[in-house]
Amino acid sequence: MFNLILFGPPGSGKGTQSERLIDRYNLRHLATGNLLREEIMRQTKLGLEAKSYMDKGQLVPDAVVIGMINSALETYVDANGFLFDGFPRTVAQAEALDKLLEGKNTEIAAVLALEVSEEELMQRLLNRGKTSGRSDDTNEDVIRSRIIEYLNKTAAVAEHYAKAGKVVRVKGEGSIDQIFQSLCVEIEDKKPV
Ligand code: B4P
Repeated sequence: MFNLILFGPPGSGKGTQSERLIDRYNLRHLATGNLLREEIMRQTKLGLEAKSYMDKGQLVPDAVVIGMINSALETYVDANGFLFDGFPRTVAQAEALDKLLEGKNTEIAAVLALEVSEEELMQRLLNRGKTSGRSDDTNEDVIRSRIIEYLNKTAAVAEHYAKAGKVVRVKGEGSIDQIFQSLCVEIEDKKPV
């Protein structure tokens, strides 16, 4: 199995680039943001709980997202590999993921970290908010809270994987095509021959 984490602050292009990467490398896309929004749409108990955090720009509790990833890994047993998008977002989530993958005799091959300035993040998310219908993209204060959550809780995930030499930093500004090409160059370098 070949497993990647696409990492970066909110609005850095994780969702955008994931769509292309899963096609190019035949990976199963696991995006916790999308999974949570599906739960909200279906108005499940989990979705209603998650919404109360997401609307404030806060991270959803670890146990909820780890449980979701665990069941996804159980569902897609035949996958070639996984592309984790927006997960892990805390060190506790990263440790849980490492254990789950170890139980399947596999691991993370690389963490691709997209780097984008705060001004650009704010601009992109407010732009998306005009058309996406996402309540967490329309309010500047909520977006700022998401960026603060990222700095306080998520940035440390890169340090966790840097210890194992798995983090590759990629410039996340420029055209979507250019960024995709940079990601592919890094992935080719990490892929087993
Ligand atoms: P997510 O759904 O993961 O959303 P995101 O980080 O805001 O967006 P992403 O980074 O994928 O967006 P993209 O850049 O592609 O999370 C939403 C919420 O769910 C979180 O705040 C949290 O509450 C909760 N959550 C999710 N996972 C969790 C976890 N593991 N633990 C706890 N809570 C969790 O797109 C942004 C915009 O930029 C788009 O409009 C796009 O078109 C544009 N764009 C992309 N690339 C561009 C480029 N190169 N140039 C110009 N614009 C670009």
